Amino acid sequence: MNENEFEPTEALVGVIMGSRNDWETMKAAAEILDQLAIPSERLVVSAHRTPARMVRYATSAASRGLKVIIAGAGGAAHLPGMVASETNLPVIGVPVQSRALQGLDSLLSIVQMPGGIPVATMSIGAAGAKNAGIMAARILALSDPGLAARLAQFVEEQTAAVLESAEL
Ligand code: RP5
Repeated sequence: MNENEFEPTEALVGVIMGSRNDWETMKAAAEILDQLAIPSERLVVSAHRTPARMVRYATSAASRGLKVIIAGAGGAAHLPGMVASETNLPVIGVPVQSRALQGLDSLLSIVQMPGGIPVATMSIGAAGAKNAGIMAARILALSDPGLAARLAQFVEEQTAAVLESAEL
């Protein structure tokens, strides 16, 4: 791969994951971003299998135009932390459920960062991925009134849907 591997982008959020097999989980983040009309890109970037690509992605992310990175990984889930060490953008980590330890390994690998390099760690699995999308939206909404309105409407609709089915 060459130095132009990652071009300038219209995407505001980068959704990256350690393996194509993580997409089943990470698509929950991408779906929320789509729903809120937030442009995003989705890529496999592996801390262990493509470490040089990971560094190129992280170090070019801000200058390419990205504002937030959502990084999902399972097992020895070093991707979010390593990306956070190579960029000053906010990084949201999603622990993907692993086969051997059901994602507890992923969670602990992501959440136990040394002081100085933060990763905003979500819960394990699809709920965490969904919340990562919403967290990215909340960050972006701080400087985007249109998005803030869409986000408020999303929450209102979610509340209404629960109230509609509240009586059993
Ligand atoms: C991690 O290892 C990935 O994030 C994935 O969750 C896990 C297993 O990867 P595969 O062997 O399924 O590609 O790097």
